[in-house]
Amino acid sequence: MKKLHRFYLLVVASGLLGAGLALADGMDRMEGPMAARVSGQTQGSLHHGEGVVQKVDLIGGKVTIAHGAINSLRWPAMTMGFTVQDRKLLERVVAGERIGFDLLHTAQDQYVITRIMPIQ
Ligand SMILES: [Cu+2]
Repeated sequence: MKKLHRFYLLVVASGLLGAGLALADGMDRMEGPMAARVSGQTQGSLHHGEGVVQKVDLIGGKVTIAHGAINSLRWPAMTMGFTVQDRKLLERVVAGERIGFDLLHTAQDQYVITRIMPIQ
């Protein structure tokens, strides 16, 4: 029983490693279909980015982020301003903070941040 359990853990661990490698190796291939699938539900496509906050405009509901490449959008790393879906998303965000964010590319060709999470 103990032996079987250990074997199972090994299978799970190697499976996770394989998935991780596939993800790192095939970002473009994987994010295309994923974005298309999401688009059917949200009238747009959902993307994910990471970066460092440069400026927060709480009243205007805008945030400037120096973000890394976003492969699913074929965007290189850059610094740009984004509108947030809800100003409350910015209440705990400060300049200099490292964040992950979900970005909705709307059917009207707008880019709107729908979620912000701190990264340690
Ligand atoms: Cu950008």
